[in-house]
Amino acid sequence: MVKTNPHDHHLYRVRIMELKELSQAAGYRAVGLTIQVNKKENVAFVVGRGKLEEIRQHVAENDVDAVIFYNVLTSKQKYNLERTLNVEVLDRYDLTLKIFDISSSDKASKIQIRLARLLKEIPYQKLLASIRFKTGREHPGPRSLGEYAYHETVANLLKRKSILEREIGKMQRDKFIQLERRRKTGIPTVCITGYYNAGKTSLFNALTNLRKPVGPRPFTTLTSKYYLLPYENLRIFLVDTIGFVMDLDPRLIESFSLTLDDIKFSDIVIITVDISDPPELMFLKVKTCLDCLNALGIERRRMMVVFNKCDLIENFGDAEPRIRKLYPLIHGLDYCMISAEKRKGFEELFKILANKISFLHERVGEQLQACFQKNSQMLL
Ligand SMILES: Nc1nc2c(ncn2[C@@H]2O[C@H](COP(=O)(O)OP(=O)(O)O)[C@@H](O)[C@H]2O)c(=O)[nH]1
Ligand SMILES: [Mg+2]
Repeated sequence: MVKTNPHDHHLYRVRIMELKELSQAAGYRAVGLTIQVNKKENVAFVVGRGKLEEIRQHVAENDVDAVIFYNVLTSKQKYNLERTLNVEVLDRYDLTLKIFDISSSDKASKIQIRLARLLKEIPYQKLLASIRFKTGREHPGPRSLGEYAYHETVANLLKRKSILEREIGKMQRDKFIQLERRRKTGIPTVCITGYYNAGKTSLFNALTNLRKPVGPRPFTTLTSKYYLLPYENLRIFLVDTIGFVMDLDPRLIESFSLTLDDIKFSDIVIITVDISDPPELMFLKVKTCLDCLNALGIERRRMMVVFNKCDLIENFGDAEPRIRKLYPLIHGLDYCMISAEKRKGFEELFKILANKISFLHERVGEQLQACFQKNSQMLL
């Protein structure tokens, strides 16, 4: 990691530990970890020359298979690093996609992952093509190809990109038809969002009595799942979705539009928070969720916070001071405490939901209607 923010005194540690966790989820075992503090990222290598040499030696001595950077690398940085280190070079973006790939099996997820890969692969291949053009000779590198192959590759990738986009567009239209069908029933939709591992799927399972896979591996949920739920006299469509992760690249958000539409067009969005996390980490995670939801255009009045895993803190009295630290972020939002695993706190959760629904439902319906009209015009 190259740390450039001088005001960040300890959150970078949380971030790099998370990167380590994600690497493990992708099947790597971390053998070393290094942070460079610098005013700016080095344009050519992200790290400075001295640090690069240090990493190169470590790679050679420890028989390392891959070097994973927290910073999102430019094509040029990636190219230079791969040539210097002679091993696989990944950044946070690549790593996230890798985990997505391991955990997803359905068509919609696979297509979205492929598009996300392409969005990064295209500039990289363009760079290779231009290097080849300028030097007029082949560079021996991990991805060497012949001269024409480079240009052909770029053209092919662009073609594949437009095919994927068209396919996603088609799926999106089908999705809008489903959303519209649900909307016409007049039953509101409640979406469970939150950071990965917060317990979204556990909550979904507890409320629906289903057994969707849960687990400590991030992103076990890639495609949203809907379930029509009667809870006493409240009827809702409950949706379980993908988890958020820190500093998501906007390109990733762009490629996962199909999945994120489920959040966007829900009437109520539950933000699930693991209350057993250290307060600083919890703050960062909640901020990440709110940033993502803001980017999706979800208004605060549609949000509520559910603090999960209350069984893990000693007593409920310990919860309030923890929650108070989050006030700058969650002021004005309704919240409650639950334990998805011990099935506790659901009455309060549904009381808040019922209350919110009585205020909100109509407006999201209108938004969806507008979107649906736009899309049916596209169909014509
Ligand atoms: N102790 C405790 N653990 C929980 C609770 N809810 C979820 N977990 C655990 O947290 C981990 C992540 O849960 P999961 O539902 O897959 O999280 P998701 O990524 O948000 O869908 C799993 O190992 C669950 O067993 C809870 O209420 N209490
Ligand atoms: Mg899940």
